[in-house]
Amino acid sequence: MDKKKYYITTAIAYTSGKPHIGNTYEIVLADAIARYKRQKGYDVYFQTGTDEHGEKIELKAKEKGVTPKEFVDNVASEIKRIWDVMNTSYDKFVRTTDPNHERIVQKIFDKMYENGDIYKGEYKGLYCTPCESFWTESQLVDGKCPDCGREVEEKKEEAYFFRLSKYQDKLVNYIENHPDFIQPESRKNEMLNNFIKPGLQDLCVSRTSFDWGVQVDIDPKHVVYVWLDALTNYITNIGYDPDGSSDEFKKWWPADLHVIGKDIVRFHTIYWPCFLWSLGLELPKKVFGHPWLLTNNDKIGKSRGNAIYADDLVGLFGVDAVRYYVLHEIPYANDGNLTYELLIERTNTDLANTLGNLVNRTISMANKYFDGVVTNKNVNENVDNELINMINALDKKVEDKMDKLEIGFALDEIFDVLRRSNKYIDETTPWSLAKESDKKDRLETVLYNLLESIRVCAYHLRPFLTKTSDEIFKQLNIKDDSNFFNKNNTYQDMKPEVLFARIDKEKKLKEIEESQK
Ligand code: ME8
Repeated sequence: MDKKKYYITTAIAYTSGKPHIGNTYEIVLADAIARYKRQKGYDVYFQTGTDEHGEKIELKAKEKGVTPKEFVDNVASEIKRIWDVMNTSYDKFVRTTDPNHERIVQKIFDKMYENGDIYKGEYKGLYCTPCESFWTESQLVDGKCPDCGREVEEKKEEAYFFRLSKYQDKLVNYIENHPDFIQPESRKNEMLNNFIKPGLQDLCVSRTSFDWGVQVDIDPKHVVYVWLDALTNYITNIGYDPDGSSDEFKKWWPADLHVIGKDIVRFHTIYWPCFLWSLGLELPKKVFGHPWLLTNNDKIGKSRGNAIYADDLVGLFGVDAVRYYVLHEIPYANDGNLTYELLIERTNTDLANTLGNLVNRTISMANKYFDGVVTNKNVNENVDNELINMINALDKKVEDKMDKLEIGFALDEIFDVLRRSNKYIDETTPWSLAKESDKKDRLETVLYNLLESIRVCAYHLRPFLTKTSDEIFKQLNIKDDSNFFNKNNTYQDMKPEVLFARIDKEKKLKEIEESQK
């Protein structure tokens, strides 16, 4: 039977500068979902990349005295490097300066013009340059840009417009009849009530005030509005062509999930569906507007001087500690907070104590009491059942959480089993069993149950903590990759090594302070 396909994307990051840990969170989140789906047997296509056009980038390049292309080449390779440092398994890294993408964007524009959805007019409005957005008076907050809080200026230009208004009723209908389309639900309500129902105005989709963009074919002094250029990355790079799309496109589209941040849900659930309808295409199945990661409970921003970068964190704590922290700390609908103190505490309690110690103690006891060869002697007591039942219930529990995109809660389920396993050691006290010669088989059964628990948890951890999971399998020296308790394994030649060293908080904080001087 053919595997079921799963096409997942992240937002494409602006190449305006090095991405901070907040932007990086998104690729790790999408990576965890992509890896999970692969583990579940799906044929996964995972796309990420960079959004490289726009006035802001043109200005930044000028400031630096380089061409826009030189500027974006540099930043795009930095972004890709960080995605790789985070051990993310994307299948394709796309760039909006890719010639094929640019050509198809032009064709898309032409097609929309030909079918009457794009028309020429004049734009008068209030413009925020950093956000590259026009706003209406009523959208402003205290007279300033509602997104970034900066000053807006009045602007007037000849422009092309997309007939967004035409699709208003269709969009309301669609969103109301597809309750899963926008996740979490709070965002769906926000879109409907604050943006769509009050009325959709036609959208300005071309600019003449700068050059760094995709030129409009039929009117070369215009460049295509960055959001039309950016959103279409999800189809151009898998072979969409208004003159006839590739088989690849037919296989992957519609996307199963767009993973994006809460600030750009508006673009993905209002503009994007209408663009797709105009092209006669299906809508993505789901758009997940994840919450934000804050540092010291504040929005991350370079200008605020509180930007923390993923590669620095990985240097300090290792990739899986960082992945674990961001995935766990932003459960689903609420913003998460990152501080060095919290990261150290979380690493120590969950990774060093709960996970690392369990693996280390169990393998060490197996080596000490049984020369490293452990099989299931089936000398069971009641206390075993609770643990084994928990191990066998884990697959379903993780699946339930992952289906709801509650990645942090899926991790909690795994750690509940690890915590239960530590408690099982306290209850069964292997060190006292070891003193009684007639309890040898009982002791071996206890260690066997623990090894199986660790193995099954390592299996489930793989999408989230890939390297750690591989390392645990290596230490257990076991091939069995099943996700349930197996009664018939043999554990031998195991080597315990420290998975996560306990971090001395004061020392680490000093080290961080020094490195920032
Ligand atoms: O918005 N925590 O690019 P971008 C979590 N180019 N996520 C965050 C975040 C934070 N503190 N800050 C930003 C763009 N993000 C467009 C996208 S898609 C067709 C075009 C998220 O580089 C943000 O919400 O500003 C977005 O999903 C992603 O990082 C890239 O942001």
